[in-house]
Amino acid sequence: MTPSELAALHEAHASDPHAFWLEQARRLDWDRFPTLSGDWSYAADDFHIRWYEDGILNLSANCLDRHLATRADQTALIFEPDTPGTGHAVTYAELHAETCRFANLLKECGVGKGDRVVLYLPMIPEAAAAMLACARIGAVHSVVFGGFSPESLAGRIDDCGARVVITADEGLRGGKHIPLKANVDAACDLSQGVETVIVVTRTGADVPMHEGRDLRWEDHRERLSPDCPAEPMAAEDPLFILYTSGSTGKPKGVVHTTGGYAVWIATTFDWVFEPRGDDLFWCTADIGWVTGHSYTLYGPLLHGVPTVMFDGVPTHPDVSRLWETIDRLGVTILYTAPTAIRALMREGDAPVTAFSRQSLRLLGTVGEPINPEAWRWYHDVVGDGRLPIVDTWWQTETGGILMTPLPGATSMKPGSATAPLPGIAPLLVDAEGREITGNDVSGNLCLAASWPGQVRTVWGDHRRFIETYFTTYPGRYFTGDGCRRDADGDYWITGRVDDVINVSGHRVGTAEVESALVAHALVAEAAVVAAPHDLKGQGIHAFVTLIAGEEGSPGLVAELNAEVRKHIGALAIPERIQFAPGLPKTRSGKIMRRILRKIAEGQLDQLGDTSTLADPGVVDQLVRDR
Ligand code: 6R9
Repeated sequence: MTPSELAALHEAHASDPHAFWLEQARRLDWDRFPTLSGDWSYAADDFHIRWYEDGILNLSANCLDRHLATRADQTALIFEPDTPGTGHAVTYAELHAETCRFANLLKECGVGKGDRVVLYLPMIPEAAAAMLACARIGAVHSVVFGGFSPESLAGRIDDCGARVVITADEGLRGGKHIPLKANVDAACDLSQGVETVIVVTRTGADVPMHEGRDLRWEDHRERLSPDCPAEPMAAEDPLFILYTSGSTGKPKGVVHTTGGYAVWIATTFDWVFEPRGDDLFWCTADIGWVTGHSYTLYGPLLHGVPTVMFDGVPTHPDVSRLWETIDRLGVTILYTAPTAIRALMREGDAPVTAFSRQSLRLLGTVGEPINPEAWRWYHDVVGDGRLPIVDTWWQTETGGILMTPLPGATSMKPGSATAPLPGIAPLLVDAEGREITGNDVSGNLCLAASWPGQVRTVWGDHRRFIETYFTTYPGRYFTGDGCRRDADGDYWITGRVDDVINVSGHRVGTAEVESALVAHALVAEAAVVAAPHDLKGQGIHAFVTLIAGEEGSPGLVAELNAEVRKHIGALAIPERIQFAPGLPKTRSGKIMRRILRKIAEGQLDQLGDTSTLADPGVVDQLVRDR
């Protein structure tokens, strides 16, 4: 985008937001084009968020059917499995047919508009078809990342009331087999409502099938019709639920609706990646996360850009995997996470420079703040100093990208997401909620205005939705992120200021980890904080107090790790468990996390005033044991 094109967009939004937002909606095919754009208020007594409310459309038809006339036999997605060179391409016609078959099977299982379907799948083409099939018949998909434990899966199934689960026999990643079907079986034992489990064959492993409940996809596929009409959906009908961790309690089911989300993904994909006819887009994110929804699947498909579905890891079979794959497939845009970049940077330049990477024209990053060293390596080595980098800041709750430099229009700064996209209104506030104006300032990042891709509610708990995002700073959406606005007015996300830890770009709630730890019979109390980690960005540091008379040991650490793996998943296992005779508490019994954070960070000279603690002595002990 040129600077004047960007200026024109900002100007168009400023002068007539209604026309601006309707204009963005023209990127999609609607059964009925909306006359309304945004209708929202963050005010407590009149809270509502609606976009394009009188519009009618179907997202699956927008991703598939509208390409059939012009590019039916072109590649829609490339399946790139764990073992290089064993994948295949899927055309729009094939993906359309597969989606319709899945949709027809779901209908046979009694799934209709508004019903929830849980997906627990590897990154296989059937996962794309299953998501699109839900969208096609108006069912609400809720994808659960394959790294979550049966217990987490069951919690999500129960929370959204899904009666159908789609899974695979096993996953296969980094040479390791992941027992997806066995996990679903275990989840079904914990949860009441599952009536049907559809099992896709990935590895061919011999998995037990439960008579009357489990269906093998391959047993039905052939007989199912490759046609299924797309259900006309109201713009505000829910499209998907995605569970994400917050400061408190269990993960929340973030609800995105059809019209606004689709408009925002189509719009941001266009502005940020400027798709061209010869593109091959590779977003390495798993569909279990929002980035996988928005930019592995929906964004590229809406634009007719072939997308890579990567079912592997960047270090398998060796640390050249990404670069080898880029050359072999001819990838033009790579969109990945700082944690992957840091891990590969550690391996030196040779694994990168052994490959040409000449097909690349744009690099992107998402998921956590990127440190300037990693940014420079990405730019200088991976991009040969010739490629722009889009450092895109956004969240599960925002649906799509909200801040990023735009190649050609914004000058890049290593580590800065730079500036909001047109229509996005960031503001910084202090602890009391007063807006911080001017430049060269820091504060908590809020958004003053709604945008089409904004989360609409928390599934089953609208009160929690309003409390979580709109009450800390009344009248504003609070992101949970800290942020600096530099002397030029550019934004630098500094990381979460709430009790969310960003481990390798994955959101983990401290409260979830604490409740997993205290589930162990010997644990009296646990407090979990983030500590900086060279590769993961942040690691989890757990302070654990045992019941009287018990002592910590390596064996107990292993048991506690197992507890976290069982209740959440391996991704939440602490980097460090520190046994603590006591935790720093105020006289009213509140744990002083601020002090624990400083201890975990090793900033021992910044513990601050500890005199108000009930027992200041515990801090000295924690520092000694660190
Ligand atoms: C898309 C996604 C959201 C949190 C967000 C922030 C961090 C994401 C970032 C970034 C700095 C970036 N984050 N992108 N921080 N620069 N470019 O990651 O969604 O999993 O919900 O995480 O990730 O802290 O609040 P999600």
